[in-house]
Amino acid sequence: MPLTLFYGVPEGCSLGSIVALEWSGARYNLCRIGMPAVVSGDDYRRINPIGETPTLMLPDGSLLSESMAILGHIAAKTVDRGLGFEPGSPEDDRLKQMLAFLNTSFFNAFSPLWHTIEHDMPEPAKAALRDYGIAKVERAHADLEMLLGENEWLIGDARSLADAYFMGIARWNDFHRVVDRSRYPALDRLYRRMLNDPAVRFAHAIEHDEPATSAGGFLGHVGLDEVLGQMGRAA
Ligand SMILES: N[C@@H](CCC(=O)N[C@@H](CS)C(=O)NCC(=O)O)C(=O)O
Repeated sequence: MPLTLFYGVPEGCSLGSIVALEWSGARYNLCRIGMPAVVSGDDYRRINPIGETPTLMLPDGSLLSESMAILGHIAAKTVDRGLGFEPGSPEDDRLKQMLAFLNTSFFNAFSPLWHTIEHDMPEPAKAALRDYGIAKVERAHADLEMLLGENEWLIGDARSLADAYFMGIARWNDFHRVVDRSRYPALDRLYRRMLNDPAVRFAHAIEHDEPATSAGGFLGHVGLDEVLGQMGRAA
């Protein structure tokens, strides 16, 4: 059985996992999950009990959630392709360190801004929360710019799964219109370079329900009902 990735729209951080699957060469299906309605519904909670995307269904039918675990799994399966590294090697340490920064500091910087959009609240509270979010996003961009330094990629001298995951989050800045990315030249260069990556183009097209050209591993979409039906028959 091929892998199945449950990805969230619109604007899901799962974009990084789609890019990672494209780069991995694995055969995989995609299952599109609307947020917030479908992702928080009882059906999807059979896939992911906490109602979040992404989730990856493995060939044996087991379910793996959390971007860090999914990207770690893809890395472990693709050491021969240079996406993953020997556990405990300096490259593996750098990848884990950068992914951890992105999954905590960079991701969470946007949380106050999402909250102002997704929840009703009095205008003064909304403005205060937005100011707080803007400060956090500015700080996260400045930190990432400093970590990038003169480098072209987030780790090492070639693209990595950290760059893939970065893209799913960095584009939130365009949605919330927070920072002028050109003030962070290294980060801006990375973002623009990644926008032209065929796997990122593919993932954006998938999210927008447009014709999408895969590197070859994408087998097609499956419906949530279909997956749940197969799980029921297998039980
Ligand atoms: N810690 C999780 C966070 C996943 C997460 O927050 N996913 C969001 C989309 S980026 C989601 O599914 N939100 C549910 C909703 O919007 O209702 C991970 O890193 O995978």
